[in-house]
Amino acid sequence: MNDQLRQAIIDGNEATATAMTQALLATGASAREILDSALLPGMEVVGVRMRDGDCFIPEVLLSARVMQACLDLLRPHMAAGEQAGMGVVVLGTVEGDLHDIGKNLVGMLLSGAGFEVVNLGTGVTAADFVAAVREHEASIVGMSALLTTTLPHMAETIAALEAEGLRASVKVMVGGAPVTAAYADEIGADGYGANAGMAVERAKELAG
Ligand code: B1M
Repeated sequence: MNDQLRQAIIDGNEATATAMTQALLATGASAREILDSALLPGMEVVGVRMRDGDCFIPEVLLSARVMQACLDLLRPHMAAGEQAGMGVVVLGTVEGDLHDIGKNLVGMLLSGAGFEVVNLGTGVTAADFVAAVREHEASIVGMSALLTTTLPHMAETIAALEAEGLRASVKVMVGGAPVTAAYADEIGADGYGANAGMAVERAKELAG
């Protein structure tokens, strides 16, 4: 069933993918197992094909939508956090960037770990991040970027938090495929997650 689900993600076949996800859940597979064994490997193949010019943007978009539909089915199974009251995380994809699958996954796992997640969506400007941190009294701001061209908006947001006098009260966590630990250090972020699981671990450390 895992192989069928993986292939359905690659093919952009929503009916099969959602049916397989539900069937796997019914067999007792955990949301994490389904993610790691089928959904993420499927998107990995799509990414390689996109890079190599072996598929077109509408096909990638279709796979992304199917992935999102499967994540929606997994969400209730991930939100059963053992600990509550971990603090507020303001989360968003930076300005100019509309990739949101990884960011949403990070948000789901953070919710599951007991954080209150304020998901600002995609194309979030530095000013929007600052306003949300202030409004929600966030203890962590999480930024995601998937494009090398949008990475600089992370540093801009950190500068804006500093300019608004909020930097001392909020930890900054960054992630996304082109982000590295070295880049996170370079821009003065407090934490970096190479994947959603690491993001949760780092957020727990930052929450103290
Ligand atoms: Co885009 N795209 N895309 N794309 N896309 C990439 C990123 C790319 C690497 C593909 C490629 O060429 N191989 C490439 C970027 C190259 C670069 O910048 N160096 C690229 C490009 C070029 C583009 C366009 C410019 C294409 C065009 O129009 N010519 C365009 C840009 C649009 C824009 O944003 N302005 C574009 C558009 C799109 C779609 C709309 C078609 C679609 C996005 C749909 C959506 O997100 N709703 C799309 C997709 C799906 C991809 C790929 C194939 C898959 C991304 C994904 O969802 N991965 C991607 C190739 C790839 O990454 N292999 C690609 C699965 C997801 C679970 O992983 O997002 O990495 P990821 O998240 C991980 C970790 O990074 C981490 O945890 C997550 C879970 O483990 N993480 C965090 C993420 N955020 C974090 C935050 C944290 C901590 C960890 O703390 C806060």
